[in-house]
Amino acid sequence: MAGLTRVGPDADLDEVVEILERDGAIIVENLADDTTLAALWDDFGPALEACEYSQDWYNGKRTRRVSSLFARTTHLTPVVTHPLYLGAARRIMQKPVPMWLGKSRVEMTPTIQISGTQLIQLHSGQGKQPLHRDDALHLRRHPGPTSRVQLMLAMSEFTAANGGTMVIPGSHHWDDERAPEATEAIPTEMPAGSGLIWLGGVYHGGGRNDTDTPRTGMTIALDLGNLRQEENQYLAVPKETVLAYPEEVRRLLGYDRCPPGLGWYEMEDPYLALETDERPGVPLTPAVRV
Ligand SMILES: O=C(O)CCC(=O)C(=O)O
Repeated sequence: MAGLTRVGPDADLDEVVEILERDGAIIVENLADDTTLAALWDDFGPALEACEYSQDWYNGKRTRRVSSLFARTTHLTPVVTHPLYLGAARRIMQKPVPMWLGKSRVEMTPTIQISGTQLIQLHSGQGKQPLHRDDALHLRRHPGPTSRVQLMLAMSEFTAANGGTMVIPGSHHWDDERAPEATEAIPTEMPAGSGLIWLGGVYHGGGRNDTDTPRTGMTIALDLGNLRQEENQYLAVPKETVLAYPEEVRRLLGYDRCPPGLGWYEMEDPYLALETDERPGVPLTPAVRV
């Protein structure tokens, strides 16, 4: 395979989903505009500057990592709700599940949620990260239904020389016994503002940075809402910052109830707790039950 398939930011969602189901990965050009990218650099730059290198071989001893990203900026809405990222994640993961309640056959559609967030800055001399599947975090079996759709937004240019994410296209179809080989992985090459989207079952890893300039990426993982979040967003993001985001993002941050009934608060939709914070004194109102 010559390289990952690339599409523009206005590509057809059906086409993007088809490519993701086939290859497990795709590059969306111009996923974030210059204004968004500049705002993210303003908010994240100081944290990256102040950050020490990671301490272990897996996270990279020449790599700086910053987490709690939704606490550090209020400019992530256009990125996480991009129609091709969120749209593909919803189409791929939110599949109705049939079940019986007594004699009634019903279908429940899971929610999805923001799971992990990180800035990953590879510095000169950082070697290749071991190839891995991110859905291994949830001990998922392969091949199987996708439980994660992840984004790596290029905050600076990604090249083969500076550590552009290494991806093995199609590896989400492999079974659990097949080991990934470095020779099968291809580098993600994309300018700042473009995004790599990949499925949780795809083998990938940070590349080697042989250049003098750092490579900076920002990753957001969307997982099925019935799995534990990789990064605990309730601890990572203060409620005031959650309230600075629109309802769709607040729900993605976990203030949502996954049917048939995970994550409730006072036996209601946890989103109501945020509304109560916004309008103190307003009592919890009954949520529509599934
Ligand atoms: O930095 C990259 O390109 C990928 C990083 C990654 O896959 C990880 O840290 O799990």
